Amino acid sequence: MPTPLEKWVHQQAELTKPDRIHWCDGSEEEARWLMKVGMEQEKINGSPVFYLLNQNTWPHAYLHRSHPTDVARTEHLTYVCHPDKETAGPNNNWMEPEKAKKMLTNLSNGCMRGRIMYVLPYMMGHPDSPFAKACVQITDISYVAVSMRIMTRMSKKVIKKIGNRDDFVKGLHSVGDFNPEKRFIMHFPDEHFVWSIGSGYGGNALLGKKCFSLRIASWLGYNESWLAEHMVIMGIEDPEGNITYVTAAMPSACGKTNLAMMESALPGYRVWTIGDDIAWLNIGPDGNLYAINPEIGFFGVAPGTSSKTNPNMVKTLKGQNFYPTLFTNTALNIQTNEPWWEGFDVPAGDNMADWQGKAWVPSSNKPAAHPNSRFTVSIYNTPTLSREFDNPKGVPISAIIFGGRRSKLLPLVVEAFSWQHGVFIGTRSGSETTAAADHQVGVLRRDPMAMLPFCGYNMADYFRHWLRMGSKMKNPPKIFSVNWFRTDEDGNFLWPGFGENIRVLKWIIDRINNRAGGRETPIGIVPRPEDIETSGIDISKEKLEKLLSVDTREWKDEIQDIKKFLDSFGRKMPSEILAEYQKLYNQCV
Ligand code: OXD
Ligand code: MN
Repeated sequence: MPTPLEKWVHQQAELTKPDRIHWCDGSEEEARWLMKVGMEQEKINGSPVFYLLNQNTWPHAYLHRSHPTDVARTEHLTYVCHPDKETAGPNNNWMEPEKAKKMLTNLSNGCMRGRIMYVLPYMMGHPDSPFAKACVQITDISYVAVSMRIMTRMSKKVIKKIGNRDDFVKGLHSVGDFNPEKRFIMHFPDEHFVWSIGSGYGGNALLGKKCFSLRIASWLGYNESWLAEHMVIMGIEDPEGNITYVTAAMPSACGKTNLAMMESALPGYRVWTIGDDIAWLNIGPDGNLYAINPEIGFFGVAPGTSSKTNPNMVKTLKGQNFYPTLFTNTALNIQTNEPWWEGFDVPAGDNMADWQGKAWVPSSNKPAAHPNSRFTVSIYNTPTLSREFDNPKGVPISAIIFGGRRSKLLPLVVEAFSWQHGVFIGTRSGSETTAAADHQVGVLRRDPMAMLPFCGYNMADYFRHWLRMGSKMKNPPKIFSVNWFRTDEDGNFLWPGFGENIRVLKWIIDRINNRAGGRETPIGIVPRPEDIETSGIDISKEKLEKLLSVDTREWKDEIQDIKKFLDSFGRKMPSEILAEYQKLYNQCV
């Protein structure tokens, strides 16, 4: 008798018609074979999937060049197919599930002809964790198989674990013919199923990541009383050796990965990394909130990464273990056969290929690496890896931080008055756009809890769920907001950022332990200049005052904009959030 898993794989093969099926076991030998297939057999646009890089300077590193139309997540082609539109909410594209499946069945018919179908059994979370989920993804490209092996705990043991169950998490992925017209990333939350076609890009194709661990997991969390969040998890060690665990949610281009593995500028303080992208938060038997990172790798943005901005990531990328390291759409120094990107430690060489493999002309003003070029690397390489990383229970969370990039208005750090007030801060958080993407620079985009592209159901219900979670905890974490990006009148950053951000984290952990002062303002508790540790840093009192100032007159426009945003969720918006809004309005207007 075939198991439900075998039956499911067989059905997908009947539809997609691969030349053969390979069940992956996650072994090192298999990884070597996959790299060989990618270098010698499979092609994208007529070129190999992988190129071997300089193994002396970049051990186990390979370059991957994607299809030129396939370089980022495609939110407009991403759908969450709940039975009704209201459940998906105004924050998601929606299609009726049967209609979506019919369309995808047509697009998938024979899409793996001439290709290998890889069956990837993997766990999100440590296999011994009560919060872990057993998953299987099918794909038809070695790049995705290898990437999933770096990012997840892939092993044939998962097949045993699934046994005769059919409630495992399913993902069906094919690159199709990379045609953007035939590209869709469809989620079926009630079936724990993701169906993705036409793209090999990480967020669209590594289905354990954004698709399952955020969109579908957020829906599971809503129904099962936990949270799946777009958050960093880190431990902050103080000079006495105590470690306080915090999570932080930030939209892209706010330095989330740099924060997760920060090299502290304050003597005696250290940051320990648990995750840089996804946190699953559960209430433990003691009534406290615990976090696990369901992943075991980083899929990070290369441009801007250097020994100055993130020395621990450079060490991670140059580290050695049996996981390969992939560089996707970076430039290549042809002389040295090394990857390169804008902002890296060394200048570009004289003979460079751009991210598409074409000769790069520096005077062309085009970047050599794609602005969204990425690395995929094992978290076990990182020198700052927390010793709790593999703890199946997770780590107890004392603070939740919401960040964003705001040139004005928002102080360096604010503590919420209560859980409810903190949730309101999360709902109104957002970030100004940067030049890294091709939209207007400096435009504010609200992105509640940094989850707008990843919440797999109606965000108004999600806010209600956050409020409910707070009332279920014995000691809910304190909630804070941070903003490293406030500028002076000339547009210069007021705060040095990077390793100096530890001073803000110190205030946060001191507040948790009742060791630091602050003043009450209409938007929350803000440190006074003397509450921030400034030994060893050259910052004027004037700058610090500006960084920590709250000017209610400046908040008038902001308040109007917040209201417009909250109203976009209609009548489902929880009254508690509207009450917090009203309090803010009364104090500032
Ligand atoms: C990511 C993202 O790739 O948030 O992590 O877009
Ligand atoms: Mn992310």
